[in-house]
This record gives sequence, structure tokens and C-alpha cells, in this order.
Amino acid sequence: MGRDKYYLAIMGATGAVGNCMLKILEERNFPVGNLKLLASERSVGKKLSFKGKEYTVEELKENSFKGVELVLSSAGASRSKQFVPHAVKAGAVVIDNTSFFRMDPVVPLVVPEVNPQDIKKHKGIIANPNCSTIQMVVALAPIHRKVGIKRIVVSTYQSVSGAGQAHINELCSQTKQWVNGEKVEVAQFPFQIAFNLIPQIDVFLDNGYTKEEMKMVNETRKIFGDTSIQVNATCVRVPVFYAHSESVTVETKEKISPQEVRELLSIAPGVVIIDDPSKQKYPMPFDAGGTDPVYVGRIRDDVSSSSGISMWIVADNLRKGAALNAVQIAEELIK
Ligand code: NAP
Ligand code: 12T
Repeated sequence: MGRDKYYLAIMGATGAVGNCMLKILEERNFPVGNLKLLASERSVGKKLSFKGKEYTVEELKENSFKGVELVLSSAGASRSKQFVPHAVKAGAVVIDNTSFFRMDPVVPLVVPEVNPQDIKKHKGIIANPNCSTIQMVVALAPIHRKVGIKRIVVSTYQSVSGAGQAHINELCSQTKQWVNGEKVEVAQFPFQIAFNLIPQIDVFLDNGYTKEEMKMVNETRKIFGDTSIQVNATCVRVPVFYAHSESVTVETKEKISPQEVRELLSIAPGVVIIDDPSKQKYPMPFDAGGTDPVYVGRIRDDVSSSSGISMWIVADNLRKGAALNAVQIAEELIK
């Protein structure tokens, strides 16, 4: 690549991630020439604005990609399976946000702060990792490089926006129904999410873990290029609109102190430390929503281990967890 402006298409432009992509492309002044907004037939004719100009949404079809150079894709894994090969055949490079291609050995899985070197290995498709994986590896990569990570134990507190626009609307309507003493309607999540926690994201697998949890295991290994890292994840949906939080404990090969971790992370790209217990300063999803960094706080020794560190990691799942990471990959690609 390396030109002034690119013909860009967004698959799933009307969704929570697609919407955020439009915002971020605009904010970062990405060199968009032509722009094609694709979604389901339900959205055909809908107008979305980009840089003050209105664009009409078109139906995603196999022949949607003539002349398109770059595709940002977030219309679900089954749409990626069906349509991404057609985009590649038409000559486009696709940055895919769904889980469909992530573990494909010929597809790079990229977080620009961690493994930008993998971008150039692409054969038409670059995968964006899962939101929970992205924020965790941004914070852990500097520690892994310095002392080596043997094992990660993580519990996530994932906001409803991770599941899409309809789920954001459901937390909103259930909250109103509950406080007004009305019947709470459950349609998107398997159970009421307002004033509740659901310890299941995505489907269960035979090993007793969910698919979301195993994404964190396998994607972390692929991004770090290190299959020896052991990961144990528990993924929980919480009644928060934007930003995922994670309680993370790592066991390192060599001992590292909380102060050394703070020093490493204070110069790490994409990371902001908020960590002052004496002033009750730590990251929270309410503050992280709508912002770009991965926030890290509560950095402390693991009192149960001789070489462990515990921390609390928060980031906006629609931004760094999806749209921002994808646009950063696109920026690297056209450099
Ligand atoms: P969403 O708000 O539900 O949006 C889904 C988008 O896909 C909408 O634009 C929708 O179009 C479109 N779509 C659905 N069915 C379609 C079809 N049959 N043909 C064409 N377009 C179709 O969901 P979201 O939160 O934006 O997430 C979208 C996808 O991105 C997810 O499936 C997930 O794989 C991925 N994602 C990735 C991350 C990450 O961690 N990197 C984070 C969140 C999501 P309509 O408006 O016309 O229905
Ligand atoms: N189940 O892209 O529901 O793998 O929060 C992202 C978000 C899968 C993904 C969610 C999910 C993905 C969710």
C-alpha cells in the first residue's frame, strides 16, 4: 500500500463496533477515499454520516467488493466466513474483527503494541483478537518481554456492549423496567443482566470452559508466539455498558517487583497507569468508556506465590478491544 486515499468498506457498519469504527476513522483522520457501508438487508437505505457527509447503507453481498482496497469487518463470524474470501478475491486486504479466522495459521493475529511485525505476513486477511485478549496482552507484553510469563489466571468483568447494540439496549430497558417495578423482559442475554452477573460468555465447550475463555487461552499464545504460556480464564458478563475489566495474576519466570512493573508499564505504548491506593485511585470502567488507553492499577505482589504479580486492567472494549485496534492495524498497513 502507501497511497493518499483508500477505497474502504465496512462490513457491519450499523453495529456497535461498526459505528465505533466510523468515529475512530474520523478522529484519526484515516485517509478514506470512497467509503462503502455494508450491513444486512434490514439496514438497506439507512444513512450514516462520516466527516459531515451522508452515506447510504448497502446490503452485504458477495459482489460488494469491486475496487475496494481495505475492508474492516465486524458483521459476525458467519458473515466473515461467507464474505471475506470474496473481498480477498476482489483484491482487498481484510481486517477481520470476528473470531472466524483468528486461529487460522496463515492469518496473523495482531495487536500493534505487541506483535506489529506479524502484519506483513498477511495473505489478504489480518485478524483482530478478542476484546478481552487485546487489553490483557497490551498490559502483559512488557512484563513477558522482561522476565517471561509462565502462567496467567484471569477473571473478566465484561460489559454488555461486547455483545452488540441489541444487548446495550437490553441492559437499558431492563434497568428501567426493574426500577419501575415492571416485568423485566429477557430477550438477548440468556438471563436478566440488570442487577445480575452471568458467568457465561459464548457457548460451553467439552472441557467445561466457555469458548470466550478458550479464546483468551489460545489467542494469548498466538499473539505472544509462545505456546508454553498457561492461561486460565473465567469470563463474566456484568451490568456495565462500556469497558471490560480484568483481575489478572501472572506467575513470572524471574521475580519482578510491583515497582518494576510500574516502571515498565509507565513507558509501555497504549498503557496508562492509575495506581495510588492511598488516594483511592484505580481504573474503573465508567471512566475508561469512550477513551483509547488500556488502564492498569492495583499492581501488587501475589501474596500466595514467590514470583507472582496481580493487577487490574480496564479498557473500552469497543475501542481498544475492537475498532481502535483494527484501525491501528490499518494505519500500520498503509505506512
Ligand atoms: P452488533 O451491534 O450486533 O452489529 C452487528 C452488525 O453485523 C450490524 O451491522 C448488522 O447489520 C451486521 N449483520 C448482522 N447480520 C448480518 C447479515 N446477515 N448480513 C450482513 N450484515 C449483518 O454487533 P457488534 O458488537 O458490532 O459486533 C459485530 C461483530 O464484531 C461480532 O459478531 C463479533 O464477531 C465482532 N466483535 C469483535 C470484538 C473484538 O473483540 N474484536 C468485539 C466485539 C465484537 P444490521 O444492523 O443490518 O443488522
Ligand atoms: N461472544 O469477537 O459477547 O470473539 O462479548 C466478542 C465479544 C465474542 C469475539 C461478547 C463474544 C467476541 C463477545
